[in-house]
Amino acid sequence: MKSVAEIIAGVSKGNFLLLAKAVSEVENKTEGAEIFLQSLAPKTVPIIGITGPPGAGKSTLINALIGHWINQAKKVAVLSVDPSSPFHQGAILGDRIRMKDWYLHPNVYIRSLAARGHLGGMNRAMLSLTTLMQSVGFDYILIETVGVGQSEVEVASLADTTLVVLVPEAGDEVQMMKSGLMEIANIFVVNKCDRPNAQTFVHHLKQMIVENTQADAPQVIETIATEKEGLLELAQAIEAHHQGMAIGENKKEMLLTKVMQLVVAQKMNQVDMAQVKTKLDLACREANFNIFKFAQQFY
Ligand SMILES: Nc1nc2c(ncn2[C@@H]2O[C@H](COP(=O)(O)OP(=O)(O)OP(=O)(O)O)[C@@H](O)[C@H]2O)c(=O)[nH]1
Ligand SMILES: [Mg+2]
Repeated sequence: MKSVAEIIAGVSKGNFLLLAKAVSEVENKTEGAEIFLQSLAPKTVPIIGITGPPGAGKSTLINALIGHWINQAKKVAVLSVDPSSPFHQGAILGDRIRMKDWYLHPNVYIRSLAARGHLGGMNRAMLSLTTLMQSVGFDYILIETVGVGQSEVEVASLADTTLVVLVPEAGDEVQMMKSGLMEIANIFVVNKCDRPNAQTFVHHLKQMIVENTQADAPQVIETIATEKEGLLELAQAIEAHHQGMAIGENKKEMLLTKVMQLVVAQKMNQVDMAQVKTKLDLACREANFNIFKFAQQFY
């Protein structure tokens, strides 16, 4: 693998070739990837997770946020998770169109990752890749995931700030919030506020927040991503949240979660699943099969 210094030199000139290679090697866990990861010296760079239902305008918002930060001469990395379900075919193509302003910009690196190849290891890969981005000169790291499953909750455990993007007239989304989005949102973005009934939705959302959260109630920001309206407020809310985070206990909690994820992933690697299965096939037929006794041989 290339050295971190070489990658940094490339990124500073807007040449992402070595970075892209490193990303692939980390994703594929090639030999040397672990040692490479251990050689990283990440800076305190905000990791911002953006999740929400399909078509809510996540990519359009990211496109606008990138513009906001590029105007401040910042470097931005975007990692978008492709759920690889038939339902979302074309999501990546859509992203390419939505973020077209930035695909060739020397201060912007955009990479799509297939969730399918990771089988529950998405978090491990994301943790590696975000740490890589934090180490090679980016000022903001954005992760886009479509909120249709476990992935958004997983990503929230990695992001310093999690944005949940909703749209007005979204009865379903209110249901979704009941099933977990409320807990992970640091900032709610109500996008497509050019739609009728936007104010009613915002009002309902705020009411739900008051009813469901105690301390640290998430902010609600109204945007029209296509018009770049509300973007300044959103960027300020992200900044404010990240600053609060830097000194808070939450940060330590989050690091603990990440360390435990790494430990669990490492321990899992040490167990040969095929062997467990073979032994289990035999053992489970025994009349006195006890799962605790059985599992112990693999501890
Ligand atoms: N009217 C209106 N349309 C918007 C707004 N923001 C985004 N859109 C449109 O909504 C559609 C979906 O936007 P995307 O940014 O691709 O949404 P997404 O959440 O990234 O979608 P997936 O990645 O497929 O889940 C596009 O046609 C956008 O132009 C907005 O504020 N108002
Ligand atoms: Mg998108």
